[in-house]
Amino acid sequence: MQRILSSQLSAHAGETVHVAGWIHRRRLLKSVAFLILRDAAGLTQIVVSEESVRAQLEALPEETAIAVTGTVTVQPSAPGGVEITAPVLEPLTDPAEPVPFDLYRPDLRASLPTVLDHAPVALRHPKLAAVHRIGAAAVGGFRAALEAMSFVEIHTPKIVGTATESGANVFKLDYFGRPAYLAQSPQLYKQIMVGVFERVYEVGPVFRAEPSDTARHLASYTSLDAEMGFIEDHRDVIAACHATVAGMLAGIQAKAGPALELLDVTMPALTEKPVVVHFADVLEMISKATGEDVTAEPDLAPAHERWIGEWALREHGSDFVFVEGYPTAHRAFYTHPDPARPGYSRAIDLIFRGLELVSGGQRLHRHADYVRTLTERGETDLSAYAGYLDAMRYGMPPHGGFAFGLERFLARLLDVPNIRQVTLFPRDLHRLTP
Ligand code: AMO
Repeated sequence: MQRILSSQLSAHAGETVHVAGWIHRRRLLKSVAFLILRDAAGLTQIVVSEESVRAQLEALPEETAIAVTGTVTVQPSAPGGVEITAPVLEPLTDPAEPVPFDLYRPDLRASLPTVLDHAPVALRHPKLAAVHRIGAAAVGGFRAALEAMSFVEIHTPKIVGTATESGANVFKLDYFGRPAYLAQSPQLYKQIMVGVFERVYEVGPVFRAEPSDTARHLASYTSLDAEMGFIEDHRDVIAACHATVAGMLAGIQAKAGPALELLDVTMPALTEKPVVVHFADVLEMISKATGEDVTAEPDLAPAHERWIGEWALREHGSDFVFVEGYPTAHRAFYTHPDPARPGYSRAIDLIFRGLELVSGGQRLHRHADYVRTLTERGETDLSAYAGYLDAMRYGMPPHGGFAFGLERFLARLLDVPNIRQVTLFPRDLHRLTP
């Protein structure tokens, strides 16, 4: 008999069906026993009245994988309005070992380190699984939004010869006797590919040897990247990024409704037009509001990001705010300066509920500008950039792009304080397993 999922049961009332999943919970009452079965689609209540089946169930701990054949019976108090009666149980493997926490409780009662240590089983908790369903839907929305704007998906190397974001937090490795690095970002490759497809995007892991232990940094995270050619300036990048955020939120709503409900998520407010504020104006506003002169700051500190996040919500009803014009000296070498404001650039960040979610902007596109900038920044040997500089040599149009950190997006969306709570198998200073 073909297996059906819990979500399909109500269409089979009165029929004999075959289901399979994990024993989520057993409730062994005096006169009757209940087996709550969990599958990918949800929970099914199975009523065990027969003595021999009950004895069998008593020997099968929670989390054992099991198949059940029985009759679908209408039961308004059961999940989905139906239950399975007169079941025949067929364990699909050995009885599960005792689980370190009760997965059937509405919330996992365990500390974050314990949850992470036991991630292979903790992730089965419906609320933890829901986080990653939302993540999958967000990535689906990211892809759909960019495909609709004619971006082409690419897959670039993760073992690379040059650091792209900064030399400090790059993982070095031995590559057949030569030094190499784990990619910090697909930055250089996505720019090169603008010369091929005009518009490209990538979803993939990137690596940062973050030396400090913070609630918002991982040593490996999922970067959602896009890059586009023939732009006027960074405002075109902002428009594409804003449309992509809208696509991600729409993707989540379309594909992850039950997960949003389970986690009681308040969907963020996204205004029709992006809210954009200049870096210098952010510091001016903060100085005015707090009485502390921060106008000479070279970057936004986390407290400044929180401030501007609150401002955007208060003044514009938006959970998102783009900051443009970061000082050129504090951004990566590929950053395009703002010709109208010396010292400032066409770099952007998108702040989501007070946390930097996206970086991006317009890039340099002239070969000579790259040679000059890299040299000014102390690069003595440009041979490591040869392929990249070639792309600039052969007619690269004005271009720009952006990158989201998926885990940061989920952390703010779900309002959790630590990024590790929304990361499948976090990698950080202290954690390499599981
Ligand atoms: P940046 O280094 O700012 O820019 O990274 C882009 C976004 O990635 C996320 N992020 C992180 N998430 C978790 N752990 C980390 N250690 C971490 N570091 C960054 C943030 C951040 O906004 N090449 C540029 C992007 C571009 O210009 O297109 C870049 O990588 O959400």
